[in-house]
Amino acid sequence: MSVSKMTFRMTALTAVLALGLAPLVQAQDNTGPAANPLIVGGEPVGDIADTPWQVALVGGGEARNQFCGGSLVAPNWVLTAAHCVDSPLWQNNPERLSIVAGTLTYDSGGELLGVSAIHVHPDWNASTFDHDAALVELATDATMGMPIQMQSPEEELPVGPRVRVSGWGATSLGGPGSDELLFAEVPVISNDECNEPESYDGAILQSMFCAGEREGGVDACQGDSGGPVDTIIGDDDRLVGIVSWGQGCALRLKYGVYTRVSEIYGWAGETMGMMMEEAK
Ligand code: 4AZ
Repeated sequence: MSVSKMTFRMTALTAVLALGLAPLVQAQDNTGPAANPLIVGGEPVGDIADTPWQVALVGGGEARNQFCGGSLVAPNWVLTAAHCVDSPLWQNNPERLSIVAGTLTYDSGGELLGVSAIHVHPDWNASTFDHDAALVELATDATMGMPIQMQSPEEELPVGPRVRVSGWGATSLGGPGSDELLFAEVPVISNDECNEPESYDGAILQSMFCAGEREGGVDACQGDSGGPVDTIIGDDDRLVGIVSWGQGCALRLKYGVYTRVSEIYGWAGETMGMMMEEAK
């Protein structure tokens, strides 16, 4: 009994080490960054055209201090996590927040866009992280990058296939962010499985979904929050998730937790439509 359990544990540890380090180091060629290439278990996005909706949320104006990710969902709208922007600092002073679009390196290139308003989901709950979504309205249209369509409630997010998550977040828990945009591909987990006692024990609500490897090793981490989870539905790219939370990063059975975009789709459409009406 204990022998098989021990073998299992060792296998898990080996898997984490192998997934986290070996393949990625080997995958690097001389043109890549010399730095550790991990998101946690990810690899560099080769071209911003591969994920053109990815933006960085930055403070400090020209200094571009990145603290969260986001996705262009229209030329002048960015979808992000509520927990990224739900503070008096930002909401009362949207002009202190800026968006960087159209670059793999948030601190150079692309374009820096001003923010005119922040709309937090009305059902956002900072205790449970229910409905962790916010829309950032840009002062001017993005001219770089490209919006992605949000997953509608009519479109299903299948359990099992991999989705792509990207960001400039930490490459290990408590570690520094990445200068280069990284991505990882992780399988979608059912809410039932993610609510098992050894995972999140009931904390996964209808507005969330989980993705990750059972044994860990690949995950989003601090600073990736607000950023995109996308996949192909039918023939097209769809934004299916927003990086939201998780216990640690890349830990066994502690999957990454994402806002389920189909659950906030109606609110997003209403909010953007309403503002467009007002602008007329
Ligand atoms: C964070 O703090 C965070 N492992 C984002 C994602 C995950 C954990 C923490 C998922 O922004």
